[in-house]
Amino acid sequence: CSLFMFTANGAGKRNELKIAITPLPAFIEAPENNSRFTITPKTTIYLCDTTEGLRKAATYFSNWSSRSLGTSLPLKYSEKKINKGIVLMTDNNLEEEEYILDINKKRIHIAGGSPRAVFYAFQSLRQLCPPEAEIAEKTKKLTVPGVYIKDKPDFTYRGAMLDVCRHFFTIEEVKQFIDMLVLHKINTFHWHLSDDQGWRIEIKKYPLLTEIGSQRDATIIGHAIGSTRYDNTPYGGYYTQDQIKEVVRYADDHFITVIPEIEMPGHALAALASYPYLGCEDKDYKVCGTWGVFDEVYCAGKDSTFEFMENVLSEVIELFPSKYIHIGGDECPKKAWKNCALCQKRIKELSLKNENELQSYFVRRIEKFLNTHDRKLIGWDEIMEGGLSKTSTVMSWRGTQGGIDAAKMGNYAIMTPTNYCYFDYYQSKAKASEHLAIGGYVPVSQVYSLDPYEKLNENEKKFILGVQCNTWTEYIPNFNHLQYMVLPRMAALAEVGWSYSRKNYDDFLLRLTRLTKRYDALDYNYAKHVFENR
Ligand code: TNX
Repeated sequence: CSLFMFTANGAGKRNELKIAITPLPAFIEAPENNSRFTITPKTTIYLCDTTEGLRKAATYFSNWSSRSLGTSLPLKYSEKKINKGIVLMTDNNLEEEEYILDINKKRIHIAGGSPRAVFYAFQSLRQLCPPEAEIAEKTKKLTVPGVYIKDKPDFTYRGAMLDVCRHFFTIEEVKQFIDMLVLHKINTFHWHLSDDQGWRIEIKKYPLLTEIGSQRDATIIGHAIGSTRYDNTPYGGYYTQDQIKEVVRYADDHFITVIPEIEMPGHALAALASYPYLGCEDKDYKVCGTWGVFDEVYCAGKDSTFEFMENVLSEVIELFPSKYIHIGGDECPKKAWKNCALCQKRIKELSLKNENELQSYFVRRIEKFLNTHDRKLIGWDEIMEGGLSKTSTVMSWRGTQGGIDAAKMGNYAIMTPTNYCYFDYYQSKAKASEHLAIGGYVPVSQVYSLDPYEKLNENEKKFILGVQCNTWTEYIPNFNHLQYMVLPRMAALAEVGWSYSRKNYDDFLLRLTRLTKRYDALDYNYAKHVFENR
């Protein structure tokens, strides 16, 4: 049969055939003969091997399709080449996240460089199914167009951070957040678990962290447009270790890595309120009920601070299998250290020049600990101040300069600059009709325009692992509002991470129209006017 190829500009045609996948695949070819494959409750998924990973990927799709088919698809192992049903295989010739999705009227063939890649093929297959397929038991069969897709991401790190400290989200909501990442082929969930306004993870050795540190006195209420009011009822919440394990398992079932963040040495008030000895001053600390940057930070002069940190991180490491652990490192005022005899003593003893170098010492000491446990350290770009260790990875948030500098020094970096990646910022200029936000202006088009490689030469580019969006939740009190802030900007970020080399905003907008039908079917709340009538 004769084939024609879709280029990035062929979206109109694709929409006709309902081939509109976001993020945009690397290569799509569809036969002119309009062939189709129909998935019914009887369609078998054939697995070429019995590995756990492949079973996981297949189980995902089997369960997903049961939403519309009413029953999950049967799975069968078969070493023989089969020419019917949905046939899965892993192929060493493909890269780890690379897959082939080949559909004709007889069968669907999926090959992946790993089970993870097979899972991404299923995400593309999912997007070839009609959006209504997301709704429980509405259709009894799923018809998908014949197509050949060969696809892989441009960046290996595609992340989304959620701040559960400023506002708390239940594990059910966290799982729903993970579902949103899955749809967009984002592979890393960065979980911001401690901050001034709340400590959210149970640490068995330090029960007061959650007993005291997870609750604050003042909570913002009435997030109706334009209003911020405080009442004085306690606000808080935390995750037990069992709940954390449940989320990590859920993420793993969806091929998502969870990177936990335990903030240090700044943003420490919830911990200091629980264990005041961790601070420089002997005083009563309070879990914060307002937003900002606070002078009360962990004391860098006491060994007991490090002992605490190492004990906390030991439990964290047990819960999170990710190779990276995020230690925060941002916005640590140095006033307390300047006035602290123990911090000054440490500076003298180690012949450090100033408090920035003391922070660098703090971070390196923690890094050593993580490394002895076979983990790597990530921190916000302030970890560069006072000297960056050779082996740590930088998350560049204050613009891209931190990431650029890191890459030039041969450190890995992840780009997450405020003016492209902050989903707590306004996404529309019509502020009066928006939920009250922290400020800023990051419309979908701005997210899409991020160039993580800007100002870097070929060699330096190798150190940019990828991109991440950050959703800080000072002004995001509930999950519905969170979805509104995140969608559809997450689709734009995902496309920067997956389809960087073939980005085309107009083409993206055409596909977004179809993706938002899926959001509708999934009952996701998203910002509509930000791309309609643009
Ligand atoms: C800066 S980004 C912060 C957060 C705030 C955010 C608000 C970063 C590493 N620190 O503590 O929530 O701004 O946009």
